[in-house]
Amino acid sequence: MTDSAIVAAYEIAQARYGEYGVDTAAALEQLKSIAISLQCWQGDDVHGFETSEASLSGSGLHVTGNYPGRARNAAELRMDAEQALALLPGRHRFNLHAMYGEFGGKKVDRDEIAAEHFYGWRDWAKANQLALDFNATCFAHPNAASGFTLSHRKPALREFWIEHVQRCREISAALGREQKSPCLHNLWIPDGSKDLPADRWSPRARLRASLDKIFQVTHSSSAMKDALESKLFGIGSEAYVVGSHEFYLGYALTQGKIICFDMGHYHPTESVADKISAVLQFCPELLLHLSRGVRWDSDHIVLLNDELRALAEEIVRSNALERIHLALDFFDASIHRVAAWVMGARATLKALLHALLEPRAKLLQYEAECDYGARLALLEESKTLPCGAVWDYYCLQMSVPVGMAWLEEVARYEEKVTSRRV
Ligand code: RNT
Ligand code: ZN
Repeated sequence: MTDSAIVAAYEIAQARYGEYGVDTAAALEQLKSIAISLQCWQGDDVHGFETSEASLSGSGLHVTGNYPGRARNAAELRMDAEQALALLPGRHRFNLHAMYGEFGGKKVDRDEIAAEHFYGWRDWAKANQLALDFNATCFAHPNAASGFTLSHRKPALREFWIEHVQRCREISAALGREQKSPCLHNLWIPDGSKDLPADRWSPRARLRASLDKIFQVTHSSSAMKDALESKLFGIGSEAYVVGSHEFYLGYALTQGKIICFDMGHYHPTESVADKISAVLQFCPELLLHLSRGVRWDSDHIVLLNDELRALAEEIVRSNALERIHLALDFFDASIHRVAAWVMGARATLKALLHALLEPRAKLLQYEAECDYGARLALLEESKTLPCGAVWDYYCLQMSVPVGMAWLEEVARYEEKVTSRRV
């Protein structure tokens, strides 16, 4: 498609949306201000850069696929991330995990990491005008092999993980101060058991005590913020997860922490979208992990499906764009990893655009008039309004590839760079 054809299609779309009282230019202005945090772990299948052979076993996380060209070190991962970011309209963020520190070939255990191990990331982020987010890595480590970390029955092991998380929060604060944007620290732990526990109470009581200890150290919210992520079940924690939804929701709401909803961490028919307007009545902010659950897996690449669309709609309808942090969380090693990043991020942006283009005033009017037939009809009609033409125009305006052209860029990058990694 030529540039002028893209513009012509946009102008028709603009007029079409205008008929429903929707301002496409205003929607694009809003879209421009939304940042998505790209997960570093999609680039290397959650390996990280520690010297020890970190294995995901016991973590409940499982990456499938062996597409060639995985990033093997920080330089490669940064290069791949830059390529992905270059194919996304807008300015985004980058989400680190503690196991991605640069340790100079030395063994630095999780309870020894410090900000200096992330200076390489800090400098890279600065050069690329990116802000960083951070995650403690409470898995892929011998001290997590039992499947328990912060709720472990042994005090010494709990102490190890408490120290790790405290250090991660300090690193987050250091990064946040420098980048002049709060670094969001998310805590997810794998703790749970494969089969029926006889005692569900004690691990939760221990987790609560560990969290209390961790959060005794406070950091300025202009430097870092704390989020807590629950899960329904994992591989090897099918019968019991210590950090369940109710556990963390209770903790976050009573202790002033941010709750993280991962789209793949709920019952398949449960709507994460519906939780937004419920929980935001009681807390200022939310973190959303954008993911796609497929049967037993919670980590497929997000696509523009009903769940993602509903989620974006609820964010926009709740007027909560400024209260919600969006972070991608999937890992797929069966296709090119840069393509996975780009697809997930572009799908998210498209969902947000679709939501921003909703004929909201008209829908609310029908609702106020109790004209539910008209409300339903317009909801249905709005699905096929020419959102794609507005999206194409946005990509053109933001100087990123329009349509499938991004895939050609990935193919070129693969040929030149990732296919040579052997
Ligand atoms: C795991 C959680 C968590 C991880 C990352 C790697 O089930 O979703 O967010 O995916 O920390
Ligand atoms: Zn997650």
